[in-house]
Formats: sequence, C-alpha cells, structure tokens
Amino acid sequence: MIGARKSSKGNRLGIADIADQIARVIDDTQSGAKEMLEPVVRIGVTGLSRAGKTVFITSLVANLLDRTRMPQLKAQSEGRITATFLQPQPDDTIPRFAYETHLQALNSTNPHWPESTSSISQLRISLRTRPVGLLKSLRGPSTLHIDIVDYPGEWLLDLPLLKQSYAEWSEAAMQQAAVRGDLAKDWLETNLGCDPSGALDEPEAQRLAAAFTSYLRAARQAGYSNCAPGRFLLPGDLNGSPALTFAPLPRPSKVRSKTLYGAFEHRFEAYKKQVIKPFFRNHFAKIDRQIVLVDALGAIDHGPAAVEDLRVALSEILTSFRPGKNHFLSAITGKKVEKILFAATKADHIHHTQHPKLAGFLEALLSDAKDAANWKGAQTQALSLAALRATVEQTAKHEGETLELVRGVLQDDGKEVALHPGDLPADPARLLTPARQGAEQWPEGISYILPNFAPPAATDKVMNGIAHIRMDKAAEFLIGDKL
Ligand SMILES: Nc1nc2c(ncn2[C@@H]2O[C@H](COP(=O)(O)OP(=O)(O)O)[C@@H](O)[C@H]2O)c(=O)[nH]1
Ligand SMILES: [Mg+2]
Repeated sequence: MIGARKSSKGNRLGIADIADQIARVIDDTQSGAKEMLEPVVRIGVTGLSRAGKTVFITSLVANLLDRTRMPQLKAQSEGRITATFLQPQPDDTIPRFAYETHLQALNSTNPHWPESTSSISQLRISLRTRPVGLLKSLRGPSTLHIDIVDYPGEWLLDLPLLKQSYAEWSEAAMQQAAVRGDLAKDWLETNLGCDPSGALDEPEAQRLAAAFTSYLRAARQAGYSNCAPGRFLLPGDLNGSPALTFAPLPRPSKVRSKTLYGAFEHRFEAYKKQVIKPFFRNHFAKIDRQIVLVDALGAIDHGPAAVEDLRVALSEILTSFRPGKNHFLSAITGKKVEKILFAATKADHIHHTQHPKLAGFLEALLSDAKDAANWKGAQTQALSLAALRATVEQTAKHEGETLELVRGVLQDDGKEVALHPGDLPADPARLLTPARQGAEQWPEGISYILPNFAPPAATDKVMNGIAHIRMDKAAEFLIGDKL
C-alpha cells in the first residue's frame, strides 16, 4: 500500500490517517492567523453520565459572567477582567450547550436539576482583559475566546475497543460480566440460547443487543464505570442503527459471513470505524485543556467494586489523553492536551473538613492510573468541588461529641434534613486496598449516607453567579495563565 507504514505493533498508519493529518495542518494554519489576534482555548468537559457536567458548565458560565463569587480567579481579583460575554458558537455541526435552559431550571421559583443530556454540545464565552501595571502603556485590552465542549466520558472509554478484534472484545466482555454476578444473568442466559454459527436473524440480533444493553445499563446504575460500548448507553442519534445492534458472542470454530457471529463481527468493526474514530478525529483531537469530572463520592457509596472499576476507567481515560507513539490517535491529535484537571464533584455532600480527604482520594486514584499509563507530560491537578452548593454546614453536639453536619432539602420528599454523611478515611489506601483486593464491602466503620439533595431555592432576586465550592480554583487552573 503506497504511503502506508507498519509499526512494530502492527498498527497501520493508512492513507486515511495521513489525509487526517494533512487536513488538520490546513485547518490549524487557517485558524492560526486569526488565533494570533484573538486566541481561542478549547476546554473539554467530560465525565460519565451523572458526574455533573451540565451543572458544572452552567455554573462555570454563570460565575464567569458574574464574577462576584470568583475571588480565586487571579485575573478577577487583580481587576483585569473588564467584560465577559457569550458568543455564537463557531462550529456549525455541534449543538450549542443549552446554557439558558439549564440556568432557568436551577434558578426558577421551583428549582430543579437540569435534564440529562446524552450527546456532545458546545458554547463560546469570551473574556476581555486589560493589562495592569507596567504593561498598561504597552498593550491594549485583549480578548480570549473559550470554547467549552461537553461530551460523554462513556465515549472516551470506547478507545480500548480500537485495539481489540471482535473475538477479543467478546471474550473480555463475557469475562467482565461473569464477575458482575446477577447484573449480567439475564443477558448471559439469552446468549446461551443462541447459535453464533446459525444464520443471521434480525429479531434475534435485536434481542441479543437489547439484553446486552440492559445489562450495561444495570451495571452503570450499580456504580460500574467500564460499560463499553459507550453509544449503547448514550446512543445520541444512532439509536436502533445496525452499528449498535450487536453483542458479544462466543467464537464458533469456523466464522462465516452470513452467520450471526459473522454479522456481529462486521458491525463491531463498523462501530469502530464509523462511530469511535470520527469522534476522536472530529472532536477530541481539537481539545487544548480538559476537565474530567468524577463522582468519587458516588463510587465510594456504591462500594469497593465500583471504586476499583473507577480506577481502571481513569487509567483508560489517561491513556486516551496521551496515546503511545504507534497509536492511531497520535496520528490525528497533532497537538496534545496541555492541562488536565480531575475534579471530584458534589463536594457539598460532605463537610468542608473532609474536602482534603476527598481530593486526596482522587489524587491517589489518579497516581495509580498515571503509573499504569506510564504518564509523562501534561500538567494535572486533582481537587474536589461543587458546581452548585445545595447544602449548608452545621455543627451539633451528640453524646459530648461535636458532629459536623450538612443540611439540605431531600430531592425525593422535599424534607429538610441535617446529617453526618460519614467520615472519609485520611489514608486513601483504606479504600483503595480493599477495592483492589476485590472486597465485597468496606471494612467495619466505613459507611456513607449520600442522599440526593434538591437545588436550593433562590434567596434573593439579584443573581450573583451561582453558589459553589472551588469553581474559581478550577477556572484558575484551566484558563488563569491565558488571562
Ligand atoms: N449536591 C450537588 N449535586 C449535584 C451537583 N452537580 C450535579 N449534581 C447532581 O448530579 C446530577 C447529574 O448532574 P449533571 O450535571 O446533569 O450530570 P451530567 O450527566 O454529567 O451532565 C444532578 O441532577 C444533581 O442531582 C453539585 O454541585 N451538588
Ligand atoms: Mg449532561
């Protein structure tokens, strides 16, 4: 094949990949000239569904438009930001992030959490800054455009599929299901009843795909992070298409194309080529900085297996940010992500005295994942935050002891409660070790109550951003050096 190179691992850098590279260079030079004058930074916001992406972006934008609650953003405290404004977003093919709708949900007289979204969206916010001090006479005001891209973390977790054949993936998926016990029972039973070397029967194919999807959904609900293929849970506009109508099967001794197995193998390859690769090429490759939102408290609440699964997912995610030399991604991601922030969300569920422990837990997960991904390069940071503070803190005396409580309104019944959610251990190993060892439950003395709190009712009509925890620190890490 002309122009093709074969790496030691057998990954081909084909004509399509080379064309991708050329397209990117042209793309970059065209936008390059404009970006010299008004720089653009593209920030990817990702995390598994329910991690808090929509609330995070809504809060970030509201708090950048009204910066009263953003003292830790240096350019703000130094008085250098003169204006912020929303702009039409520049990419015609990506839906705009529905900021106004989400803000309205949180800020109405009957506040509620925004509708969950299942696809990619984007928004542009621009910040005008003026130089201060010595630079004042040398430089005029400047504008920075920030493109915020919201995309499901599930789609990142599809990356490992690219390395696998259908047979390898099937084998791994069935093994993973076997250790997830009851969650996979129905699907595995449906699987036993089919003949992979029989002729393809479309209703049977749909039944198998549906049973497999229900299993993935149940696993996700039970707190597991690794539930690929990502589009099975979040199909976007692909719902019902053949590229999503397949499931793992045991390999028959002889594979023929007209059989169930043959058809599924073909669809698996189509999923890789037509779903996974275009996402990485068209969206992921263009991101400069990244925030990964992690519902670490939720995983801890679900137990050791969920924490172990989260650790594995984080190392997969890190690998996608720093693909190895021969990886197809290296060919299309000319530029690499410069900064990655990992944030444990919903920190308002626990008292602030426990926040360092939550960040420490995430840090420990991350450093494990970095070892596994042989990490070099991009600057990373871990912190805990709440995009929207739904609780207030309170202390109470109980049998001579001081208890640190959080108080909020329960989502389910609208009752106000003050509770002690449990103590995070100071040493993250007390959680990570049992998780690694496959413990079924946390050791004695470790337990949590994490109810869903409703967003707070607005207390005043004048909106001063959105009450949060450490959103300003997150913003400083992501864009501080550009302002
Ligand atoms: N208490 C609290 N709950 C949050 C916060 N952010 C998100 N949540 C909860 O998590 C749910 C999912 O958040 P969302 O932003 O829609 O997640 P996404 O699927 O990643 O976009 C929300 O409906 C809330 O119940 C937060 O800062 N504090
Ligand atoms: Mg969302």
